[in-house]
This record gives sequence, structure tokens and C-alpha cells, in this order.
Amino acid sequence: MRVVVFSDVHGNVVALEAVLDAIRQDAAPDALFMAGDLALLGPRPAESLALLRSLDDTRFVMGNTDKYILDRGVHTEEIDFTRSLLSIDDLNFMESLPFEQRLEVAPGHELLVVHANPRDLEEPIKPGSADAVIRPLFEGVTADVVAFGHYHVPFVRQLDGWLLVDVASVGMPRDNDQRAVYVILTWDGRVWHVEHRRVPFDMEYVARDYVAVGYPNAEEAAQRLLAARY
Ligand SMILES: [Mn+2]
Repeated sequence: MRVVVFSDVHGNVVALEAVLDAIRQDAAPDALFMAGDLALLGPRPAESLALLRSLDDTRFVMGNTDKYILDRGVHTEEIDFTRSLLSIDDLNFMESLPFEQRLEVAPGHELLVVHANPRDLEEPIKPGSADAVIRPLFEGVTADVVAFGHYHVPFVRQLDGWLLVDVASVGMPRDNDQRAVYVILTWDGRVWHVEHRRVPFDMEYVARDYVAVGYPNAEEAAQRLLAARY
């Protein structure tokens, strides 16, 4: 059983297309999950939504920035810009996204997919987070592998009975590597195997696209993307 998880597209349709092509060519998954943050912060939110919504074989969860777009009380230049480009159908699709997705591959062996952590949409799990910080977020979680995004840095970490997999970001990597990322999780009937795959895309083009579409503070947004780090 091969499961692909990708996350944090953030309105970068060029990276999304590259990753979807790579998944189709190289991964041939039995199940496909997307761990949230679809549209905000990138230059092409509507194009990204259109492509994501066309994936009928993909199971989604909601990310924190998806929630910001849906919350009419929240305003930043970036959120207002993004909201103005999305259709009612796009917003309804985002509104319908659940907090989590699950896949049981064998008795006692289950994959849980969430955006940031199993408890909320905001608290990031970082490669260096102390065990004592992570444990309360996983209280009651029975899945043996938990895949999430949000922090945009790929890593795998075993904590107690949980295999933590940060699938990182398709559209906005933050680990000093300008390539997109997705993850292949393979259940071999006994244990899980995890593999992060990197996918190059034309990041220079996407950086210029912020300016082309009139994104708020476009030069800063472009530089943040190109830096590929915190
Ligand atoms: Mn996020």
C-alpha cells in the first residue's frame, strides 16, 4: 500500500503542477492526501484551487490559512487579495474541508493526516520541538503514523508510539532547498517506510509572477519565496 501526502501549496500552481506530474509518473499511489493551506500567500490562488478541486482522488484537510480566508472578520492585504480572486465554489470547497483524514491499512495500523498537529491548526511541530511540547498535542491519538505540513520543513521523527512525518510544502519550502516536496508512505504489511521526494520547479518564474499579478508587497513576497527559509 502506497500513500502519497502533499501539503501547503499556498497558491503556487507552478509547483503544484510539477508535483502532480511527479506523483503520476513516479509514485502511482493507492491513496492520495493533501494536508491543507491551499491558496494563501502565493500569486495564483484561483488557478491552484481549480487544479486542486479537479483531483477527485485526493482527500483534503483544512489548514490555518484556509480558515483565515473563510473568516470574514480577518483582513490583511494578502488575505483580501486572495479572497477577491476566489469564486463562491472555491470558498464552499474550502469550507467543506475536514480537520483530519484517516486511513486504516491493517488492524492497529492507521495513518492520520492533519495540517499542523492533531489538536489545532496553529501550533507547529518543528524538527527540534521538545518531546514534552509535542506529547500533549498527541494525547489520545491511536494512529501509528501522523502526517502533517504547516512548518514547511521535511522531517521524520519517532515519538513514543507515533511516527511523525512532516510532509513539508509544495509551494513554499523553508529548508534552504528551493524544490517542492511530497511524501510517499509505504505500508509493507509490517512497518511504514517514509520517503520525501523533491521536485524542481521554476521558482524564479513564480517570484516574478507576484509582480505580474499585482500581489500586495510583491517584491517582499518574491524574496521570501526565493529565500526558502525562515
Ligand atoms: Mn499552515
